[in-house]
Amino acid sequence: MVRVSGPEAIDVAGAFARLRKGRLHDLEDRRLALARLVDSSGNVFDEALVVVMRGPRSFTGEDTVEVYCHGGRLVTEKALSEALSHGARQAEPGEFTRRAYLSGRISLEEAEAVLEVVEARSEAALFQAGRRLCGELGAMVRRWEGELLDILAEVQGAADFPEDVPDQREQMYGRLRVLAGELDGFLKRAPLGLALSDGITVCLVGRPNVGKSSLFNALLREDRAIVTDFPGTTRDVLRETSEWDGLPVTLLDTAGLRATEEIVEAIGVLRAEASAEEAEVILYVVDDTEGILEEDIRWLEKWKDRRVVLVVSKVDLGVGSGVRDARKVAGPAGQKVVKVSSVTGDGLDVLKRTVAGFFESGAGVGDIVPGSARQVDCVRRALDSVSEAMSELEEGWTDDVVALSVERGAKALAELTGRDVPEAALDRVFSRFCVGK
Ligand SMILES: Nc1nc2c(ncn2[C@@H]2O[C@H](COP(=O)(O)OP(=O)(O)OP(=O)(O)O)[C@@H](O)[C@H]2O)c(=O)[nH]1
Ligand SMILES: [Mg+2]
Repeated sequence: MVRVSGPEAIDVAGAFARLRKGRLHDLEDRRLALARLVDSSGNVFDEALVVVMRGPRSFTGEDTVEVYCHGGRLVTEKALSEALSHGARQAEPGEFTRRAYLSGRISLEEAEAVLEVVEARSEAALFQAGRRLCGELGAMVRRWEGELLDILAEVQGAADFPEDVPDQREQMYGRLRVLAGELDGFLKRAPLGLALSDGITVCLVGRPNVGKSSLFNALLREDRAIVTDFPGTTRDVLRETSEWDGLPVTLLDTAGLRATEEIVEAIGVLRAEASAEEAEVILYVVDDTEGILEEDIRWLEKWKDRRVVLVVSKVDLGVGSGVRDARKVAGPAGQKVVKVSSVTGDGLDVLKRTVAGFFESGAGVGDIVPGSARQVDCVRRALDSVSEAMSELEEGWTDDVVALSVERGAKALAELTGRDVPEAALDRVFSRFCVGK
C-alpha cells in the first residue's frame, strides 16, 4: 500500500492513479474505487484500489490518499516512485503517526501503541497494545489527572480563603491516598507491561557440560545448538526468540563458565558473563549428577540480587546430587529451583512459568499495563508528587505549598497522554518507528 498525506495528496496520487470515470478529486470521501496506475510515459503498471480520506477526518488529520497495489515489491516501488516524481517526499520514520498526534487525532500514548501493535511479538502483548491504542490507558490517566485538578482547585480555593475548615484537609488527604494507591498499583504492573512490549532476555549460564545447550534446544523445540560430551562445546552466544506464557522471550545459550587457557573459549566465557549481566533473567544451570560446586556458589553469590532461577538439569538420570545441594544453597538465598530434563522434557513448562512469574506480580487479567518506560516515568513522577502533597498536608504546610505538589503531579500525568511534552521526548518516541507508519 502506498499512502500519501498532506494538502496536495490528491493531486499527487491523481497524477498516476486514474479512475475509470472522473478525477480523483471528485471521488466521494472514503469510498473505494478502482484505478489504473500509469507511469509518466503512459505505461499502465497495475490496477489498484484507491481511497481518498479528506482532512480533518483522516488518521493524520490531512487529506490522505491510499493506493492498494496488488502487492509485490516492484509494483509497490513503482507506485511510490510515481508519487515521489509528482511532488511527494518520502515520509520520515513514524511521520504519519506523528502528524496524527500533532493534529490532535490521537494522544501520545496512543501513538506509542501504534508501534507496539506493529511490533507485538505475542498475542498477550498485542492485546495490551490494542487496548492502549483504543485509548483505555489514556482514559484512566485522564481520570487520575482530573482528580488531581479537582483537588488542586480545592487547595487553591482554600489558599484564597485561609479561614477554611481543617476537615477539608483531611478529606483531601483521603482522596490523595486513594489516588496514590491506584498509581502504585499501576507501577507494580510496570515489569509485566515492559516485558510484554519490549520482550525479555533470558540467559542460560553455568559450568561447561551441565546441559545448557541441550536445554536451549529443548526449550525452543528445535535442534539449534551443538551438543557434545566435551566440556567447552559452545563458544559464541546463541540467540533465539520464543514465547513463554505470553511473554516474548529472547533466549541466549552461552559458553560454559570456567577458567581456560584456550583463547577462543576464554572469549566465549567473557561473552557469557556479559550476556548474563545484561539479561532480565538468568537461568543458572547445574548438573544433577555433579551437584553444586564451590564456583557455582561464587557465581550465584555474584548474581544474588538478580532474577535467577537455579535449574537442576539431567534429573532423568536419577542421581539427585544437584537436587540435594540446591535445597541447601537456594533455600537460604531465596532462589527459585526448577528440576528439568532435556531428554524427557520434564520441568520445561514449570521453568517457563517460573520465568514469567517474575513479571506478573500483582497483575490481574483485566488490568491495563504500561507500554513504555516513558509512561512508567510519568506515573512515577506523579506518584512522587502525590506522596509529597500528602506529607505536606500531614506536616501542616500551607495550602500554596501543597498546591504546587498537586499541580506537579497533574502535569506529569498530562505529559503521559501528550500535552506539554518537550520536543526531544517526542523525537525519542517517534524515532523508534519505521518509515511508513
Ligand atoms: N541424560 C541427560 N543428558 C543430558 C541432558 N542434558 C544434557 N545432557 C548431556 O550432557 C552433555 C553436555 O550437554 P550440553 O548441552 O552440550 O552441555 P553445555 O552445558 O551446553 O556444555 P558447554 O557448551 O560445553 O558449556 C551431552 O552429552 C548431553 O547429551 C539431560 O537432560 N539428560
Ligand atoms: Mg553448550
